[in-house]
Amino acid sequence: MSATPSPAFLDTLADLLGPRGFTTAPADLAPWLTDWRGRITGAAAALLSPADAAETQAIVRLAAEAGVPLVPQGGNTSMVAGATPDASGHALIVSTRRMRAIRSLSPDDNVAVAEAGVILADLHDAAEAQGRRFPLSLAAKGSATIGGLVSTNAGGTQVLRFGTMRALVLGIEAVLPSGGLFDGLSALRKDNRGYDLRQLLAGAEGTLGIVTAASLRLVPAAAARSVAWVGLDDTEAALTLLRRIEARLGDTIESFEIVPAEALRLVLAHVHGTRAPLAGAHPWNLLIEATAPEGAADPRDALTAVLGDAIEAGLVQDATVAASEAQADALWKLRESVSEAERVDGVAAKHDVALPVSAMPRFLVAGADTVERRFPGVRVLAFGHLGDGNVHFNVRAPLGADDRAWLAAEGAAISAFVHDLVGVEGGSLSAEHGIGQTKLAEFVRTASPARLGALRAIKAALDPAGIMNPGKLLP
Ligand code: FAD
Ligand code: 2HG
Ligand code: ZN
Repeated sequence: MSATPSPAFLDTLADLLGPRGFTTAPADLAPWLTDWRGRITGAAAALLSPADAAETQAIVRLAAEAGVPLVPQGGNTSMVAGATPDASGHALIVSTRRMRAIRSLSPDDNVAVAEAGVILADLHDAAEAQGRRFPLSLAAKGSATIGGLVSTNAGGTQVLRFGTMRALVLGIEAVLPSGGLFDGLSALRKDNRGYDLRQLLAGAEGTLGIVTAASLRLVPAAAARSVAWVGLDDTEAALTLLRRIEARLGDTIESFEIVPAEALRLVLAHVHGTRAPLAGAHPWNLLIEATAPEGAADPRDALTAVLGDAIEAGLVQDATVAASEAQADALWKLRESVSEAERVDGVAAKHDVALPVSAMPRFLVAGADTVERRFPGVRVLAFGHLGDGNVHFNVRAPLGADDRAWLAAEGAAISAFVHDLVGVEGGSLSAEHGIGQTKLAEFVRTASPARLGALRAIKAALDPAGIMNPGKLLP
């Protein structure tokens, strides 16, 4: 049972953190109480913004003693309401907004040490200024933070080549629920001192501690990149195309994203400054990016040649390869705006599913058909990271329905149905967004007792008082 923070307890924190680090003013708290998709609004007793790891330790020690729950928060872009407090008003939000230093960036080691509150786009810029690249990107890069990305083991649009956040985290500094500091920042490439706490904290969704900094792997800046937009009729052809591109371009291919016609239509209708990329509309679209380091051949010619062959063979119907950086950015804007356009358009039962890559093309069509037959009128909008076998299989309300009432009445049954379809194929109900609050019931329903038991045992061992982000990931 969590405790309501007493006035004396809040006074102690106010003294400790000062006016920049402590507020209870409703107007200061309001923006941080609702999740990005606007589904869940919680309440909090205060918003704490520690300046560094030492202040974070002090907060955690006091909270552990008093049994007050803490909700770590970065950019609040979670797709599963992971950083949104519950409605009790007992919790304190611990924002990393004041921990924004890039402590070091070493081109020789290919390592950056960034504090938890560093915004992803700022890390991209800092790496680029040193001829390096942090190879993880997603549409929320202007708000999402390193602490949030680590804690969700975020994916994004370059997983095909570089893996998820876990593959890029070399070290972590974190305050554990005891208040102790896990000082695991040293970016050793090899370290076998028992259980890997760094990897345990990555993807823990703030339930095992507060990440205060991370050492992150950098790669050489890309000297050339080539971005293509492809229109096609058939999802199976997309997979054939991916394998052909890999055969021709090797692992220089970084992104292989799928966007259905309806998602492109929503983007063009709702997002300012977007234009149709091809002359006609196609049932499916692909965004493909390949890059090359200094001295290697520009991937543009090879990509253009594979796409030309694919059109001639009837595998895909149309394609354009960006002729400039501005055109490449415009194509990326179409892909990255899908969530925003979908949000403007209305509510959706959102799913973030993974299957073996080879199974996803069929699932995109057959799964959508099965769901639309079982729930007449609903509209599946599935898009995302086809090259990773991960799509966002979102289900929108029937046209003309009262969106929110429909979601409240039907959302749970639809999600259970979708997750069961995915489960039958050996897939996952959370590919990259995590469990948070919105996937919790479904995770508990579908996870094996062995998996849940192990997760619970880890949680109980590290956070016996249950103060770290309660109600997320585990019941
Ligand atoms: P928050 O939303 O603030 O928090 C996320 C979780 O991490 C919460 O459980 C929170 O408690 C915890 N947390 C935050 N900071 C810390 C910390 N310092 N220590 C411990 N726990 C912490 N995700 C993808 O994986 N791939 C995508 O392609 C993708 N695209 C997106 C596109 C849009 C438009 C949006 C809005 C979101 C997208 N997301 C995507 C989801 C989201 O951006 C990621 O989950 C991101 O990692 C969250 O970062 P954040 O700083 O906003 O974290
Ligand atoms: C993306 O890939 C994000 O664009 C968001 O993961 C997915 O809105 C979504 O469902
Ligand atoms: Zn995604």
